[in-house]
Amino acid sequence: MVMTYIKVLGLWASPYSFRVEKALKMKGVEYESVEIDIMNKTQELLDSNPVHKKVPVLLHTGKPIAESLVIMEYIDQVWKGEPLLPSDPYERAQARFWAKFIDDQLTPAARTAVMGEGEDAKKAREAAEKFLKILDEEIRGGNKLFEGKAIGYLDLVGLVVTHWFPVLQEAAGKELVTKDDYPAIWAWGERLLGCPGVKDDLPPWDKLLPFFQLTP
Ligand SMILES: N[C@@H](CCC(=O)N[C@@H](CS)C(=O)NCC(=O)O)C(=O)O
Repeated sequence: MVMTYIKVLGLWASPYSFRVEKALKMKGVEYESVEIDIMNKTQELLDSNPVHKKVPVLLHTGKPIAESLVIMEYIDQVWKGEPLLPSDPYERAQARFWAKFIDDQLTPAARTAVMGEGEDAKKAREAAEKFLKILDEEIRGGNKLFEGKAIGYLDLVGLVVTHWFPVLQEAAGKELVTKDDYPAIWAWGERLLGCPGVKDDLPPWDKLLPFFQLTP
């Protein structure tokens, strides 16, 4: 039996899987993509990510790496070609800072704000609005990490906000990220869509919408 050299256990609708697969494509790495049904997880997923039991997982010659931010850094270190993170240490730290902010603070709050109910959703909305404002002001302030000229690590993370959030809010019938309230975030999203290969690779809105209507 030939062991696949590079494999991604992922889910087509996941922003976390998307960023990892896109990072591999940007590096020109060939890999096998294994679609996981997260309602019926395979033993391979449970064995390779026993702590979180989530996708994506990258298997490199059988060795598993979990958590999309960690995987992207690994990809950037292992495969040369177009860098994902800036080479300057300070800019690199800033990219990590904003990626963490988006994943650890903004995304959970936004998800509960649109998909949750009652008091939890109300509190989460207040938090999400505060975080969105912080991000919008940072972009508006001219931080060049958000220029979106050549897509990198932070841009791949940002797609959860600019592409997935609008679908989620449409699925839930609740507005959160609007062009009027957060014009700089919106404009960042438009710049990202203009980067080569992004628009064509992203899971389209008309496929994501029914998925999130069924799978909150
Ligand atoms: N922090 C993780 C988040 C991954 C994640 O939330 N994956 C979801 C799919 S979008 C999942 O596997 N959910 C299954 C579950 O929670 O049981 C990462 O960055 O990789």
